[in-house]
Amino acid sequence: MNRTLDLATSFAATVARLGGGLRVERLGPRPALPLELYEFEGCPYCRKVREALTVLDLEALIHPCPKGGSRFRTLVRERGGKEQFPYLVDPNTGKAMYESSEIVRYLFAEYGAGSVPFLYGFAPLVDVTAGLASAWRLGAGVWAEPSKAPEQPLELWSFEASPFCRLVREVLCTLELPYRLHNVGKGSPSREAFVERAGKMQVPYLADPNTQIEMFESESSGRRGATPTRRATEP
Ligand SMILES: N[C@@H](CCC(=O)N[C@@H](CS)C(=O)NCC(=O)O)C(=O)O
Repeated sequence: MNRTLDLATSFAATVARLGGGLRVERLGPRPALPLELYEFEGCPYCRKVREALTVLDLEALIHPCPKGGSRFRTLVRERGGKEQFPYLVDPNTGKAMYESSEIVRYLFAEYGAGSVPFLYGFAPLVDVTAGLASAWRLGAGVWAEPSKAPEQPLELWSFEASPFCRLVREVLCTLELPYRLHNVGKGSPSREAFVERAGKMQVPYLADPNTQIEMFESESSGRRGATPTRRATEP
């Protein structure tokens, strides 16, 4: 897909979801450890959960499980009994679960104000609009491509509704690259620390601890041969 079409359809996906996953809402207790999510970007049910992570300003270790992939899918089968996504593991409470609606309810109960806001909780609306969002991207972020496994997970600063961030998450997913997802939706208390690190408020921002490369710009992050900056190592 060319860049203009990529951006237009990624934006259409955000519009289809009525802007879900843009802004932080009322927060509850903060988890000590990041959550772990097994998912794939083109899956509408997984989007519901990623939106909740943004709204609740939660960090997660993302294990991409695209169709045809082998890096993390077997873990889900071994642990939960079947290959179905999303699959959430919360090391803070020992809970592990399938079913997007149940996961969303759990997240708002545990780390939000308790009840699930309409945009994320009214199942018929959420399922149809999340399905449309995936449809707009024409199968991007669904199928695995061959890749080299990194030694350490990458890090991505992002929020679900950003059409630019989606393009990067799709590539991370397709290549089965695990990453720590730092959500910095509008109103996020995590934005201050991010700006201190990156120098300005702009996402996506990708950091690769394997190469010390850090970069803004979705087009560069998703491409081989990009022009990133190398993070100065501590003396
Ligand atoms: N009711 C489930 C449906 C989940 C579901 O059907 N997920 C699909 C992906 S969109 C899946 O896991 N397919 C199996 C596969 O990809 O191998 C939920 O809401 O989480």
